[in-house]
Amino acid sequence: MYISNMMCYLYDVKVYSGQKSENKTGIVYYWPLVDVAKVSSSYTCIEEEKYCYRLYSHPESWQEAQKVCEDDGGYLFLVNSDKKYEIVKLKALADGGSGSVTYYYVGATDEHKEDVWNWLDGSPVNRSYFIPGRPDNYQKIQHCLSFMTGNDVGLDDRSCLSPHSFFCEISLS
Ligand SMILES: [Ca+2]
Repeated sequence: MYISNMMCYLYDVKVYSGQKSENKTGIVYYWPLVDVAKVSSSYTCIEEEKYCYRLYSHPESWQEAQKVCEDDGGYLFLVNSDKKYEIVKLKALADGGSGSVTYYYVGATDEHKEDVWNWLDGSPVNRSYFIPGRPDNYQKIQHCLSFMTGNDVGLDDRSCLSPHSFFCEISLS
């Protein structure tokens, strides 16, 4: 199992109330649900959809970025709906500008199985969100997901060690 420093559980482990999880890959990652009153004001919350998000503009490796999100009570952002795709797109374009190539880590990896891309909650990554020609596993070392801006805008697979800005998400109770 790749995600050795994250809290991972086999799918048949009991999921306790107050936590959220899915089991589609056989391995799930789950996290506490947070009261909106306890979420840092640096996050934007969409209460009716039970999550908050923010951009961190200091570059980190994928795993370090995930740790930063965990310290906030969350995890790297899941681009698991068209609405969330638009959110990350608007924020990334406003941050990096449409002309320059900039990457932002989000919460998916194919480290457990090459070219099987699932979000941290086990749900599959919508392949139509990738930029053309990706994921390509360039040099066979690209196992972490980013949102890319530049000539193309969308998801791109990156080396997990490249330092990039990132988006965090917190699940609301
Ligand atoms: Ca890969």
